[in-house]
Amino acid sequence: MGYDSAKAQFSDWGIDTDAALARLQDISISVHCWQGDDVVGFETRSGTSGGGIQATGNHPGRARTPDELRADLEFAYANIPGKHRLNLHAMYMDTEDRPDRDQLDYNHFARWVDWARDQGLGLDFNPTFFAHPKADDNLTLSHPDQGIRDFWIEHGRRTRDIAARIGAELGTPSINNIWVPDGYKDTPTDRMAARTRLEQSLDLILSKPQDTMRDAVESKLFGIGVEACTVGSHEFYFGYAMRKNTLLCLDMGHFHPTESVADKLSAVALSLPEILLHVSRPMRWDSDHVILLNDDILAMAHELVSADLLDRTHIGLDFFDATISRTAAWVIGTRNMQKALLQALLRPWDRLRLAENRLDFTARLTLTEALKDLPYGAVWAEFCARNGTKVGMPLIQDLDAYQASVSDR
Ligand code: RNT
Ligand code: ZN
Repeated sequence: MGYDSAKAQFSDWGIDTDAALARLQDISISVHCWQGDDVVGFETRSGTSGGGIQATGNHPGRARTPDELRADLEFAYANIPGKHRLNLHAMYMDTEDRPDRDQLDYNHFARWVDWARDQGLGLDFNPTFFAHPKADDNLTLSHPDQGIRDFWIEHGRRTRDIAARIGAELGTPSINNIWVPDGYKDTPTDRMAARTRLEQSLDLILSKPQDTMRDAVESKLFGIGVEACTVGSHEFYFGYAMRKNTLLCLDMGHFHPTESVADKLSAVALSLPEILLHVSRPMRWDSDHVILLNDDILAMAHELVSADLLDRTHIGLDFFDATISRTAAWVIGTRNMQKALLQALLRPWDRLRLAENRLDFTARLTLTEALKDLPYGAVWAEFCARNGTKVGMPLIQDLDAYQASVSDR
């Protein structure tokens, strides 16, 4: 079906497809650098990711250098309609120096910023509190040893300075998201002490006022090796973000598998001005599978649109699958987030609200099910065409060709 006929069909429902496409054009997604290399990073001193997160698989083509990662990202962005951002982690420094995490400064990331400026990308940032000998106990900012805490506090402070400089250089604030792996494999005796130490460390990291960056904190339920207690739990960070005026990062893999993260958005948004998302797909655990256009993602998009949260939610992605083409994973996952947003923007919200407020749940159900038959694919294809990106077989051919070109790495 062509766009004009799809447009007419949506119009029958009172939905303006051009307005939806214009809105979608404005939504920037922060694409995570770590899908490109299985969360390995470019430090010569670090090993595998650790901290309870793990990329599994051995597909050929992993980016081994900043130049390879940037080339892969350029290919991915060229196949994702719209203008987006890159989410960089501190372990992705681009330098001939060998700075430890407490020695990092802006210069170690200047090449990334020059490239981002060239590409027209905003940059977000993250301190890296894992994959380091001083994180081997799965304790960093909450470690009982003051020396270890001080090392990580210095790392956190430096990343805020780096993020602030990045934000100033690129003219768009950089979100610096703090996630620590801290927790205990078995039942701890003193959770309060660990959480108090985490809070004090965070306070020290965040004490310097900054204006070209924003702070976010990311909670988690459990990780491999920290099954009994995660120090930075949801309640911990929700309260912290409210009291300290930071963004709260909600990662879709960081809750009980039957919890709906979509349901949390409106609840959290009543208490916090801004939210950061790590859109991900947990399978049995925080497995970080590539996001599909599935019910969970659609529900997230629906909430963002229906609760009018798009202007105060920063959409970041967090998945890493090393069993498939890493560039295809980026392209497919990011486009799925956009497709979900498009479906949400193509919904007759007034009609649905009216039925709900009348307690006419039959009409609401009839509507939501009938809407599933509308030709979203044709509107998406139009969006891609307007942005000079492909769909269907031509897209698959390009993804395959690029993968073949990197598979001898
Ligand atoms: C880990 C968190 C965190 C990481 C990245 C690499 O469980 O989700 O966001 O995935 O920082
Ligand atoms: Zn995350």
